[in-house]
Amino acid sequence: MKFKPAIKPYQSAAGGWGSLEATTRFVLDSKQALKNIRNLLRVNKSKGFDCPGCAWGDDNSSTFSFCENGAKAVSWEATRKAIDPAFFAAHSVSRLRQQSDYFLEYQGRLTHPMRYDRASARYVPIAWQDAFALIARHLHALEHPNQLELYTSGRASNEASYLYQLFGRLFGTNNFPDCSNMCHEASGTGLKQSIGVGKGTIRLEDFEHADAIFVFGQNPGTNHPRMLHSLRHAADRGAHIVSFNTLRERGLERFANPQNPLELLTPLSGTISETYLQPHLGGDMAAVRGMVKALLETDRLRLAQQQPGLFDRAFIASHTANVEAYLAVVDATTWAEIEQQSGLREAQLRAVADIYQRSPRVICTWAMGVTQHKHSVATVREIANLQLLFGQLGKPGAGLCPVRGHSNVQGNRTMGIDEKPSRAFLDSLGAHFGFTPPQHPGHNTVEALEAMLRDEVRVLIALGGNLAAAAPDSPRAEAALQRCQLTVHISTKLNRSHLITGKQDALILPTLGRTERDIQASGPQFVTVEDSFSMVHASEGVGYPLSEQQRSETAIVAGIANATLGNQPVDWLALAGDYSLIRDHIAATLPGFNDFNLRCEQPGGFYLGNAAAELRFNTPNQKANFGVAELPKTLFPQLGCQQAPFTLQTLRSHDQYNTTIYGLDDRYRGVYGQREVLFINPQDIAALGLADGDNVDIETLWHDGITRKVSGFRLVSYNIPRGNLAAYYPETNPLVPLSSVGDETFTPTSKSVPVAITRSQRNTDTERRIA
Ligand SMILES: Nc1nc2c(c(=O)[nH]1)N[C@H]1C(S)=C(S)[C@@H](COP(=O)(O)OP(=O)(O)OC[C@H]3O[C@@H](n4cnc5c(=O)[nH]c(N)nc54)[C@H](O)[C@@H]3O)O[C@H]1N2
Ligand SMILES: Nc1nc2c(c(=O)[nH]1)N[C@H]1C(S)=C(S)[C@@H](COP(=O)(O)OP(=O)(O)OC[C@H]3O[C@@H](n4cnc5c(=O)[nH]c(N)nc54)[C@H](O)[C@@H]3O)O[C@H]1N2
Ligand SMILES: [Mo]
Repeated sequence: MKFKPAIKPYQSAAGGWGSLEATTRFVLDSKQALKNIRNLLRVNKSKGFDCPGCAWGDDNSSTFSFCENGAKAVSWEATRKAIDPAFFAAHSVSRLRQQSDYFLEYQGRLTHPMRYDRASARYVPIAWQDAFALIARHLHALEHPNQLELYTSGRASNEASYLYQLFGRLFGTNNFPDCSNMCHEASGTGLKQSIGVGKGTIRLEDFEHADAIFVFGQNPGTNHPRMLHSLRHAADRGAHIVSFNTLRERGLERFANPQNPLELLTPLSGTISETYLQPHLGGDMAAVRGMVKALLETDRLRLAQQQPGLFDRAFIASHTANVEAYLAVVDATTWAEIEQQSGLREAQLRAVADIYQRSPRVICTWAMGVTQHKHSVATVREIANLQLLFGQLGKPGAGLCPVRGHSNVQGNRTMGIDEKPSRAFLDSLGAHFGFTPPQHPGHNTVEALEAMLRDEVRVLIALGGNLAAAAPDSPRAEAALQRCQLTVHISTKLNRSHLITGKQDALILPTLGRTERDIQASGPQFVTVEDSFSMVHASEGVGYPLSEQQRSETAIVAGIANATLGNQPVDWLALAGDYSLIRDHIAATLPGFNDFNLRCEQPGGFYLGNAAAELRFNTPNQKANFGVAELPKTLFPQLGCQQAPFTLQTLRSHDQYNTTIYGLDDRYRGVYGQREVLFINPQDIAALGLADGDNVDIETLWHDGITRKVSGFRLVSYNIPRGNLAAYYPETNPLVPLSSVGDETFTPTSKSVPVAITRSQRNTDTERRIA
């Protein structure tokens, strides 16, 4: 396939015609177009499957609820293209490793269990029972259960992930590294400290009642397109929308609703953000601090004039602790520090603070632009502080909303995919199943990779995902996987992690996707998932599987567990035969899931509830706690200098789902047919003596003596503050040091990498062959 690289700024609104055309083209491009479309129309209906795209919630009133990128996700999964044993016989693993991520997944769905054969350097077919027996043999040979790592990506269903964690804990480990460790970990950690629950406090309908919505560090036009509908409706009602984003993102500026025929026929489109601020990377904590500083000043002025203050003193007094200490650090933070770190001017922050205080009900949302920095926990808590000062919790139209990534990542955590499980959860599991679960915290993703590099891990099992490509420091991540004796990937599509084989053995186990029918001993099964708004609902596939060999995730996990642990105290195969039995166990061990099976019948699912939203705070002092952190002096204390020449963020294009690359365009940013681009301010290009379109090398500045460099990236002049850069993930993962992680979270700092850039010797201007 050939792609002609081009840069053409996008002039229209996000959504609208461009979006529909791209959807249609995508669906029609893949084989079996009709089937795909039928699938699409069933996405998110009460009977049908949950969109495997993002974790945004569903509005069950609209007749069809899918977005362009959801359509891509569904078509990508529902393709009739397959890779069978003949494909693996024809391609050695080393040849496949030279191919792009796009090529690997484009080959189609995995259809047979495969085992790596060292002699022929190829994957060869293996019978399911033999694959399970091989895993059991490796696991029985371990000296310690913690030599096993159980990775999870956030697409796994509640049922599969519950069985998976139960298997791990019965085996004796809490080593559950997951994609969430690289994603919203800081939201969970920060919110738990502040309000006692690591989830968002709002429900989808709250967007209909908010007077202002503050959006920090996220790009919903690409990553949560259905959120644009909520924002657009809110904007149309007159709610204020304020965006903080380092880049100018089309989807946050204007949006035409592709499901509204009127708008499709007219050039009209709605403005989304009334105010758009572009902070420096990592500058959001300073920005929020600036808002609070301005508001504190007004509050004091009012009190001095015998007027009611600005802050909600009744709320603060009855529900919170630490306000004085927090306001003291606000006083101690100077405007000079705030302006320097945020890159925003005092007047700009005063203006948005004014919008904030004029709005009776405010929602704050955020995603990776907030969570993938060193000081992300402090930033999440700073956002919570602002909301607490104004009592923006426990009322309709107000609250805190971390917008999750993978469609069931929140459900995975609820089910116990957590390397630091709560005591209460372990006790409940132990009492119900009659065993003593391991009490030691396990490894998160970065710790798991480090343990592999130290040869402390023998077996990696991955329930979905693409760990080698999604992890930071790619060469080190790959070396880590290669040090395992056995690697096992439960996957829908071929990816890079499969090609980084364990020292002795490697397995690829082909699984059914969310869109497919899942028939087990007791008949057709459905699974359940939880969205960003704590709504749990059923998902039932409609498509016919490509191969009889593919098994459901739940059946595969049960097969591994049964071969390893036998059928006591859990009859794994019986559970895999009837998922309602798994839901009974979930109901018996997890709060909020009583009558689980019954409640799955409810159209639209059921709400798990959120204590903080009811002003009950499960913190040690039973209060919401203000975070009391100083602004970081520098984002890179390790470097011994205040500023790097440039700070790079690694982000997603419009044509990708994490490491899954659907195509090489990033329409809203005007990039076509290429991915090795570097977004940069035009003045920075000039200062470097370079020109727009020149090729550069990007090198990380870090203190461990390791060279981290990628080359041949094309400069794209962009609306981004000076000193800040952006480039796509996973191409730039080699630049993110494994040891550069968030405080308390171990989340790789994918949004702040200190780098230098130089003119490249590599020329990528000529048309590039992809496959
Ligand atoms: N189609 C599609 N949907 C997806 C995904 C996908 O890859 N494709 N991935 C899913 C997953 S797992 C996740 S976690 C989410 C990710 O959703 P996002 O968080 O929207 O994903 P990113 O592409 O990483 O975008 C980060 C955004 O934050 C901005 N940003 C970066 N750093 C900063 C900062 O320091 N401050 C501010 N204010 N802004 C900053 C960037 O300019 C960019 O707009 O999407 C989910 N949905
Ligand atoms: N530099 C940089 N790195 C990042 C990020 C970043 O912004 N910058 N973002 C981080 C974030 S937010 C996340 S969440 C992680 C994502 O990390 P992962 O979740 O590990 O990666 P994905 O690319 O989502 O995984 C794709 C693979 O999942 C498999 N798959 C797809 N659907 C299914 C299914 O239904 N079942 C099973 N079993 N397998 C399936 C397919 O084989 C596919 O190849 O990456 C992180 N890495
Ligand atoms: Mo994510």
